[in-house]
Amino acid sequence: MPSKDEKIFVTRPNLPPLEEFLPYLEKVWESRFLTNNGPFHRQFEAELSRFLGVDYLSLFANGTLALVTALQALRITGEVITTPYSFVATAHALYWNGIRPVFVDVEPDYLTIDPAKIEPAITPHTTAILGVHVYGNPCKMEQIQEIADTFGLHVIYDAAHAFGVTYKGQSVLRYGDLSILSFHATKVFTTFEGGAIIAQNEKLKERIDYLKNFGFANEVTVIGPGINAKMNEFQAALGLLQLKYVQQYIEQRKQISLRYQEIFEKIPGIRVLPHPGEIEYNFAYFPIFIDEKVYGTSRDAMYEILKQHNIYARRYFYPLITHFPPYRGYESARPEHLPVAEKVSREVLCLPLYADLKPEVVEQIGDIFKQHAP
Ligand code: T4K
Repeated sequence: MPSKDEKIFVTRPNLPPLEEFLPYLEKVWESRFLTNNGPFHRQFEAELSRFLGVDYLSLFANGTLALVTALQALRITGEVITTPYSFVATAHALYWNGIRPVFVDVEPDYLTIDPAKIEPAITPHTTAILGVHVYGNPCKMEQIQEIADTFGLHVIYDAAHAFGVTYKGQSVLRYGDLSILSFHATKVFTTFEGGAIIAQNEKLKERIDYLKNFGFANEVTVIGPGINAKMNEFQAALGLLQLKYVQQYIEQRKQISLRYQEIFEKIPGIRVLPHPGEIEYNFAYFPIFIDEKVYGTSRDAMYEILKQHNIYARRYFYPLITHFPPYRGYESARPEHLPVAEKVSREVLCLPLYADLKPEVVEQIGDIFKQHAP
């Protein structure tokens, strides 16, 4: 049992031993290279690409700037078809680019954008599909690509949750035109803040690298209205060290997830997401879905009950993006068009999950839910 005053949050970042990081800091102090494609940045970019099994990766200051820049890199305009069931940054990246989001519902099993809903939403203004591998569940990438090819659309994946996830033995980051990652403190792999864009060709990576550095191609040439979205040397150095440990973090997360699964599968009225064998997961989140009519207690009541035990679960993703003021006025944001997303966002609760979460806390959480079971 956690001590009476110990707060258990939905996540807790994993960090390497501090003494292992100090030599990296000494090097930064010696070299005085703090940012702008310094030595650690170059090394991290190469090693991370190898680790993830991708060829054209550009590091970023955070995932949101990566997404904003990805849309710029592909010169996306007009309308983009996307999901309401994500962190609000997904839609904000469109907004910051002056793009109109067109929301379509998610499919019920994995909660990623429903391919069957995409085609009817295409108009002459549609230029791209922006899917989210929510909780690390890959979108239906083959079906989405087929639609995109038929209608001449770009495909961008918000893979903020999908670090290291593979589908049929290959990184999910190899699908679509571009994917973005987040290395925020709350993610499986963290560099404090951080992110990346993964492209499928060298030319596009080059454009992305210019755009994240104000558009500079060289000292005197600016190729377009770039931004400052560069990862710094501190983040890159930490990333290098984190690569040594991330596989172990994922394995620990897996063990915790398996135990949660065992507990919650047996509780009537609570659903956990399926994990098909063709996907190698990163166990980024452990969402459960509470059907109040069967379970007898509402999701919000359980959220409060857990808090009384100092357990701070989170309702990712509630409210839906389409309920927030910048987006709720769109026709596509109306709840009647998004029945699956509306339902799951009322039912979802993400339980604490991080590599060193104590097994007794997992049992305690399970016991709290069993006590309220029908
Ligand atoms: N696309 C998707 C699909 C995303 O989920 C996100 C980010 C993005 C794009 C954008 O990527 P970034 O620009 O962030 O790289 C968090 C994160 O801030 C956000 O990165 C993440 N998604 C989102 C799902 O969750 P909050 O507001 O829930 O975070 P916060 O500060 O409440 O943290 C949750 C808990 O984690 C805290 O209660 C305690 C613990 N925590 C948090 C931090 C920051 C720590 O123990 N240490 C920490 O340093 O948004």
